[in-house]
Amino acid sequence: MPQSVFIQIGQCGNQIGYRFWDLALQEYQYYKASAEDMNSFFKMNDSSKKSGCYDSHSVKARAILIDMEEGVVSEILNSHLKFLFDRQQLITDVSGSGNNWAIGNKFYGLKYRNLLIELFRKEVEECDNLQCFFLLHSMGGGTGSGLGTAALEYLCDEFPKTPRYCNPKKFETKK
Ligand SMILES: Nc1nc2c(ncn2[C@@H]2O[C@H](COP(=O)(O)OP(=O)(O)O)[C@@H](O)[C@H]2O)c(=O)[nH]1
Ligand SMILES: [Mg+2]
Repeated sequence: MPQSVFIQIGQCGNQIGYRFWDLALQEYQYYKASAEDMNSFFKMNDSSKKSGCYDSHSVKARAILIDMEEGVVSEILNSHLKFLFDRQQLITDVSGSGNNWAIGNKFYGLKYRNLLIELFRKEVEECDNLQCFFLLHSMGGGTGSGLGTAALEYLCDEFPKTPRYCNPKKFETKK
């Protein structure tokens, strides 16, 4: 099954992301989904993949959490979903973007460019058939809008043709 990578940026992006993961997990539990079904949105460890059984400690969201303030991400990391997020796949800062697009885009965009690209690549390497990225952010504010558009630019540069990049043979056109 193809996989999706979620990039949640700023207060709004992380809050929407949090609700999404909560609902996705509830739904999978309700339908008693197999490890294979969960593979689209979640990373499973090898033993869960083999056995088809999983517990909360063997499941991680295919998500990167980014905010230039610590509040919302800390809340998520203290919530009942804290087990779901890989601590290596977070970027937080302390002073925020002050509702200023330029600070998010130009200042933090430049400061975190290399780290963002590294985390995108790391998450993509965990997919065997990447389908798409979900970029969750608000259009207002400073971090989601400013750093969100910078992240979109980096994604376009790094993964110009996403499906072809990940699995070239599968998407070759017939001659
Ligand atoms: N729908 C929705 N809007 C939100 C949420 N959190 C913040 N917003 C709105 O998003 C806009 C930008 O705010 P915010 O996301 O805090 O900015 P940022 O943290 O700098 O990216 C404001 O208009 C907020 O009212 C949320 O959880 N849901
Ligand atoms: Mg805010």
